[in-house]
Amino acid sequence: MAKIKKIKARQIIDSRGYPTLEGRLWLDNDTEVITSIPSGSTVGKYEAVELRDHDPGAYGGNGVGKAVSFVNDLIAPKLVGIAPEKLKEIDYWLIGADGTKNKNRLGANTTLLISQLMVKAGAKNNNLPVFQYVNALYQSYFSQKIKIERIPIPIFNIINGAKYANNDLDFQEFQIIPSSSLSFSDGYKMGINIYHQLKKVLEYRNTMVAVGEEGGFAPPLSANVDAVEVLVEAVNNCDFKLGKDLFLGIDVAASTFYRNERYSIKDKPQPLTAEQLTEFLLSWVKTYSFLMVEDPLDQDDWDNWKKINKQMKEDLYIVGDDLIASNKERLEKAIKEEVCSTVLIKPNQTGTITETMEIIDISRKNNFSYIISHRSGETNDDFIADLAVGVQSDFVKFGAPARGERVAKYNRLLEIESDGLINK
Ligand code: 2PG
Ligand code: MG
Repeated sequence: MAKIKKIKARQIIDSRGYPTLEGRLWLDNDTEVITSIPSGSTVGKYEAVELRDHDPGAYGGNGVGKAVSFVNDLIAPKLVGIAPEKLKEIDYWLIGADGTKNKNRLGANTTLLISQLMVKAGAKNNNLPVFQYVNALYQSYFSQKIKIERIPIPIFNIINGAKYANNDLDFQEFQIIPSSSLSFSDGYKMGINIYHQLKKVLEYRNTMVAVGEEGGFAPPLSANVDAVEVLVEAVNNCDFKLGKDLFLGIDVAASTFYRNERYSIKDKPQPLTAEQLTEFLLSWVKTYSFLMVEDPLDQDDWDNWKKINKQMKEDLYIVGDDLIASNKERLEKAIKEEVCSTVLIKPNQTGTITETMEIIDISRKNNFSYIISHRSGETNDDFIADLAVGVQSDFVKFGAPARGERVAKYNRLLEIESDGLINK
């Protein structure tokens, strides 16, 4: 088996125009792999941190020059001659070298770059598509076989609000989710039809059709319920049936509008208590066909999360994103205290693929659902599509079915489906 010959990192620019890391790895048989790292806009308090230069004179302090030199000068020379199959040993070596709880020293962007390069190079060395190699790695680490039998269900974020859009919407993502009875390609096609129909609905209303950070439309609507209404109109115009062909989802991202123990949203004149926001969301769930609610409450509001989960869990996936931040201890706490049913997993919130797989292992052992997710700042790397298929996540969240960095991932899922490599 070939060994690592060289690793080289450089700074590139992500989908939001901010610097990020790209890395290349050459094996000693001269094959080569490449990967790059995403970055979030609504960064949870509890996620691993990315290393930025904080030099106000360059890219507003967002440069990743330090991370580039950590890879090129410190880490890469030590990995020459090592087999990329030693992912776990390499990840734990990086975790030890960093020595902090949240990758504060090396940066989660630095460590994840190395980790992803190992997975891609290991797959190449073993002549396997990345998703099959991920699947084999998981089995060897956790002695548990995951049968690859389906493409995860996509969650399309087709209206962007809050930080992604600079419009008046408080909620961050308004999503459509195809029924599990559809193949991935049919669900993708439906998502695209509705996306285009939504554009027509917005044009008809004389509303702007510019898009936000994740490729969904960012209309200047004045209340959150208006976003749901235009979504429903677009679905109906396409002759799809909500509750049968597809469902709605929402990322409330409630931490972004939580102040002084109250939640302020445009739909209500006064700031809401947690109970009132829960009631408001419950009324939506009853009126529209919602399947999923992400971060309905603030990331530290555990007691009220518990209540909302109790009230909604029979019919809905209650998803912890900012709440759990792909953090092992917080996931264990969420499971034990029954505050939600599903974890959103973003590899750069942990900083290594080994730790990402540990999160998946905990979820599987506890019958907790899991979603593999992009970040709002993305590159054209499709690695997370393979990761999701390899670990058979329940859903994937890669943004709208539009814009290059989003469809790179969905198109990879299409390719895996059409290659016939899964037993559907
Ligand atoms: C989220 C994510 C991805 P960010 O809140 O779910 O959609 O956003 O990458 O900005 O943290
Ligand atoms: Mg979220």
